[in-house]
Order: sequence, then structure tokens, then C-alpha cells
Amino acid sequence: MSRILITGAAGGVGTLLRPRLARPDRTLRLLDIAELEPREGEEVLRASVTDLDAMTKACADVDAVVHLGGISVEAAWADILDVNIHGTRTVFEAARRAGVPRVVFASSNHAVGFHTPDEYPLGADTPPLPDTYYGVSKVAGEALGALYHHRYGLDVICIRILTCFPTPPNPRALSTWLSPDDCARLLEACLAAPSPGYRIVHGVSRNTRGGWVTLDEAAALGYDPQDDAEVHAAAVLAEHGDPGPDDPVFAHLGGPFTFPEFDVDR
Ligand code: 15L
Repeated sequence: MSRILITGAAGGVGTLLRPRLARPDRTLRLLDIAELEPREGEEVLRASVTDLDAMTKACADVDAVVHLGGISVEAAWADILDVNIHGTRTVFEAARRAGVPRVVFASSNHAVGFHTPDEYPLGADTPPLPDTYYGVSKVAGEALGALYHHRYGLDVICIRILTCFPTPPNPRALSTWLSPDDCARLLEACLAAPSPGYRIVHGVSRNTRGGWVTLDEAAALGYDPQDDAEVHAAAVLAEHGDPGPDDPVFAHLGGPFTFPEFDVDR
């Protein structure tokens, strides 16, 4: 019997993963600031990732933490600093104090969002080039993961997730979609890999219009994506129109997050 703690379990990715990570031999301990109703095989905790005491208790008797909690878009610096950066440090520190051997951290393409198509496919060793304060928080989370691996020996896998939604939400996502099922496949690979050490991998499906980032690092963990956004292409383009290859949304990996209107301090 294993126990996995999922932070931010009521959020978008958490909601998609919850039924997909359920196993008869596994307890999912779901943590969020929002209320959750436990189902069979689940435990529910209502707490903030910024609360070290609560997080340390939440990490008791846990085999791995899947850290999804935090703000998932651009926001004011004070909020990003508290919830995403301080909160992520709190999660790693709580895991260390409670003796949790493995943390899987939901990073984002926005950690490297200002990289450009002439550099594609971006490897997981691509240097940080965040496109927002949100992206900065993901770079900080990856750095904290490296610290907690190298100083304290935790296994830490940072997944630079591209676009994880039930279906591709826009034309850019025809290249960047991570299907919910592939997301669960990647998480299972991250949880099962023997002694992964510290790694950064990309979270994306095997999209026909992909090739923006490498899949090799995730494949080395055992990830074998089965889905392709192309099956949704006709519907997505009918709804949103075809922006064409010269549209600014394709000028950087981070797409709209690089646009001036994402500057919250303007
Ligand atoms: C992310 O990191 C965001 O959390 C999500 O809302 C999407 O915008 C996604 O990146 C993306 O780049 O599509």
C-alpha cells in the first residue's frame, strides 16, 4: 500500500489526475485550500502549501509528493512570491522533515517561455528564460528541487508542463497539449522510476504539430505518450480560426504569456 500526497488537488491538473492516479493499492492524500469530498481510497486535507506545520503533518507516512499547488497563471509579485515560491520551499522542507523520499514538482514551459522557435526542440537543459513572475516561480521551484536533491538526497522530478487541459484550448495547444491521460502516464513514470535523482522533463503529448520540446528526458523515465492533439485540430481551428504561422502567439514558447498584456504591473 502506498500513499501519495497531491497538493493543489482541487485545481485544474489535480482534478484531471485524481481519478487517473487512483489505484486499489494506493491512498491519495488530497490537499488544497478549497474543500474536497473524499472518495474511496482518498484522504482529504484542507491547508495551504505555505503552512509548514500543516505541510509537515500532511507529509507524514507519504511515499511521494506531487506538488501541483499554487497560482497557475501570472499574478501580482507578492502573491507569486508567497504562494508559489515560499509555498514550494515549504513543500520541499516539509517533505524533508517528514522523510518523504520523492517530490514531483509541476513546473511549466513558462520557466523557459522567452525561448524562440529557431532553438526548437528545446531540451530539458535549456537555461531559464521566464516570461512572467509565474515563470520565475517555476524557475525558483526547479532550483529548490535541485537544492533539496543535492543537499538532502530527495529524488526530485520537475515536469515542465506545456498545456494540460481536457482538450486543446486554442490553436497553440495543437503543439503544446498534454492530454490528461498522458499526464497521468507521465506521473506514473515519475513515481515508478528507480532512484531518478534530480531531473527536469517535459510534459507534452506526442502531437503531430509538436517538436517544440524534447520528449527524450521523460522517455528515459519510461513515459510513452499515446495522445495527439491533431484529433482535435479541426474543432479547435473551427472555433478559434487558424492564426497562421506568423502569428505572435508562435514567436516564443510561452505564447501569450510573453505578450505585453501579461505584464501585471503595467
Ligand atoms: C501554464 O503553465 C499554465 O498554468 C496554464 O494555464 C497554461 O497557460 C499553460 O501553461 C500553457 O502554456 O498553455
